[in-house]
Amino acid sequence: MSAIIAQSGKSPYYLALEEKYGAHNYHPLPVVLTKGLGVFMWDVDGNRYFDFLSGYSAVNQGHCHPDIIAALIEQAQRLTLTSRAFHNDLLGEYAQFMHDYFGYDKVLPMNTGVEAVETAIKLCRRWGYTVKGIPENKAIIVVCAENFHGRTSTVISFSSDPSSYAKFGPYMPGFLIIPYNDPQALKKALENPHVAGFLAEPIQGEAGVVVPDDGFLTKARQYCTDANVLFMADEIQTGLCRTGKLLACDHEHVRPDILILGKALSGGVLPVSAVLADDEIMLTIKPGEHGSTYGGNPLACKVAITALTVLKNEKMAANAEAMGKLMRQELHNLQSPHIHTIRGQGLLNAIVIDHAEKDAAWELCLAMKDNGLLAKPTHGDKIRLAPPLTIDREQVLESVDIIHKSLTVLD
Ligand code: IF1
Repeated sequence: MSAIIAQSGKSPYYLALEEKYGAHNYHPLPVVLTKGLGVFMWDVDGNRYFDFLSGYSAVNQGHCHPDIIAALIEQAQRLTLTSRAFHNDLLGEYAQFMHDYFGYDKVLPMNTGVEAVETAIKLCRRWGYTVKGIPENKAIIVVCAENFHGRTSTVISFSSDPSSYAKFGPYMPGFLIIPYNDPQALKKALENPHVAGFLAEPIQGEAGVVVPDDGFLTKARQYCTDANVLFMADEIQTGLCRTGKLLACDHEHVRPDILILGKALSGGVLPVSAVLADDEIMLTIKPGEHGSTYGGNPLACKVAITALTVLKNEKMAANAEAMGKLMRQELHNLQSPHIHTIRGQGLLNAIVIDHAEKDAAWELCLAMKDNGLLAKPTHGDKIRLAPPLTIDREQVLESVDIIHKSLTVLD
């Protein structure tokens, strides 16, 4: 069925251009989108879809949120980039806004999520040498198996997923991989005095929305404090109201030493990321020792202030909590023999498909597409279900109906 749709209408023209002139570094669902608003996107033939990926949690505020677009347009017609060689009238106000919003002394503005992760790694190592007193070039950062923190050569060096690291060596040294959600393994690893930091996702997104046991974050925080090790939370995907709180760490009232943000920091309109830390850590990097052409540009500052304001004013964390609970309950009520597990927090959820066919999750995503809902499998049998945080009760119920109808493709 989906093959027929992919061969009809205007889509084939666009698919052919990408195939011929674009790198083949993705395997997208066969759908060509041209418009987005709120929880919906429309393809080039006018078909409407619920977006259950939200740009991998970059579009928490909904597609083309009017306030964010207005801020983008207004600033784009005024001043977009000064570089950090000069000051401008937005970076200082943005930095103060971030201080007041998240409660850290300072922010280091970057662009993509992985740039923020790389920045956190450099800050952590620098703090390790200049404050903790680790011998030069001996710093170790502990990470978790099945992590996903981005795709630069350093970050894939500590991936446990061959599709991320294979044949991209040689790899950056200085990382130790321990099992996720294993406080005792962490405690043991932190006995090494050369450990400078522990980097983890509060919920592992790409691994298939793996939620750790209650108390894991609390123990990680305590063990890092006891060992004088920086706890670095990668909240690029879990942060900004996605899991039902401002930050996923807030579920356990845990305060990371280094907070890493991205994606929805701009509401999906341009790449904006940030690293937040207190002065003891942040001021270990001196002028001229780190930066980026676009980092902290006025356009990004204006958009990010608006994107964060929208999250708060529209109470998106509370809605994510309520709608996530409703979605998981409704999915459970389907009692589908094809759904092995339903898991998640807030509106970061996933279903694990139980089917003899290895492509079952992909086939289900194709069927959901044909029925008006876009989602994509991760790691084979898991399908992430993460709509924009503006979704309402009726839309959740309609979406679950689509999933229910589509599941028959697996019968
Ligand atoms: C792709 C995955 C998700 C992230 C966390 C850092 C980054 C990401 C927790 C880096 C980015 C994106 C990357 C994108 C697809 C998507 C993804 F499937 F790759 F793993 F969400 F789970 N930390 N995740 O999730 O941020 O540099 O991309 O801005 O690479 O295909 P980025």
